[in-house]
Amino acid sequence: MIDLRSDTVTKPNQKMRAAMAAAEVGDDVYGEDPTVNRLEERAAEVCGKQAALFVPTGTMGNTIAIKLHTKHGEEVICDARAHVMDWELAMMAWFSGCLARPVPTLNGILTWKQIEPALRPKGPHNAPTTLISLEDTHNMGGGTVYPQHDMDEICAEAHTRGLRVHVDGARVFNASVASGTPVARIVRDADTVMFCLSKALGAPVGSMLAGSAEAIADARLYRKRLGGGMRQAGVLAAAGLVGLEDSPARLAEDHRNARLLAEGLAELPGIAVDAALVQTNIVIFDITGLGITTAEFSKRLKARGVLANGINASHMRMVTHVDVTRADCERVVGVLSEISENVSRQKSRATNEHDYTRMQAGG
Ligand code: TLP
Repeated sequence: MIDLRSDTVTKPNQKMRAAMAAAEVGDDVYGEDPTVNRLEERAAEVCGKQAALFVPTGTMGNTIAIKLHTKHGEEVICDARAHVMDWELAMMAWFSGCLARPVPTLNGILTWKQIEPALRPKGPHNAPTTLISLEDTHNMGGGTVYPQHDMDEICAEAHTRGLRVHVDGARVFNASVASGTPVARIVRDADTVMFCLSKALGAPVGSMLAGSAEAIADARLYRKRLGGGMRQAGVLAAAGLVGLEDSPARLAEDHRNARLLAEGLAELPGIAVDAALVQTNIVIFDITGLGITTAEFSKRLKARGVLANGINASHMRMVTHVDVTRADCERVVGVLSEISENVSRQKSRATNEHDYTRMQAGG
């Protein structure tokens, strides 16, 4: 099976497994796990922040970040397809008592011009805005990368107004490689950033939340409250450290493979995708023209050894990662073309039969 459902599906490599087996551990709730401590120091350094916290998932990292920056009854501005809004079980409402104020965008990238009209001042009728949450790269926007000037402007304008900015950087290393900008520079002005070890970086488990020493000290308490105090977590952190050090250097390959898929898809009848918009490791394409659902499309792919999911009834997503080679992607292009040709042939046969029946009936 060639698994393009997500970059979350990667399996730890031999170096990670060896590091896990050899990891020095201690009780992390007492702050005594040397491997977790090393990972947290390294993550803080890479993000250019004072401190970082190892959390089990990206969802927990985002949940804690939103809690850190808000009080109950406030609003959080995010793009309308943000992961924090659509894919995290309304955690914003559940844990922080906040309302998401979604702003529609073309590819998931917000600008200050779009954010400003959505701000809500404190008043007799408004829940005030206190936080802006940005996603870089933007998953459902198709792996899009924040232009640096937009992120800088959003942070500057937000801070002038006493608002905070969180970056859901689950795939911020992809953004860094695609833009040639160090992660620390990308998130320089953001208050917190979450990134995932378990996605493009290839580790089996874990995400990091980075920010000021004060914010991360509070985050540690929220993590415990959420049940995320993980004790001898050094066995997991060890794999994360390998991913953090080794994986960014190979991400360009995933981006080239995604581009190859997108260029192949762009040639196929019934499929709409703009290959030029594919900047990182995510390809989202519209199959409306084929006249079959994404569930049916996934089924046909699976029957030919390829796994990929729909993100809704009309759009499919494919994500490249370390466990998918260029040759795999070339094979996927062949499979895609076979499916689209079969569907087109079935459609034209159905149309011909319909015309013939109508002709016979004198229609
Ligand atoms: N994304 C997953 C699914 O939940 C959609 C995926 O397969 O892409 N932020 C962003 C931008 C994400 O894409 C994800 C996971 C998360 C946060 C949450 O991370 P986890 O799965 O570790 O909770």
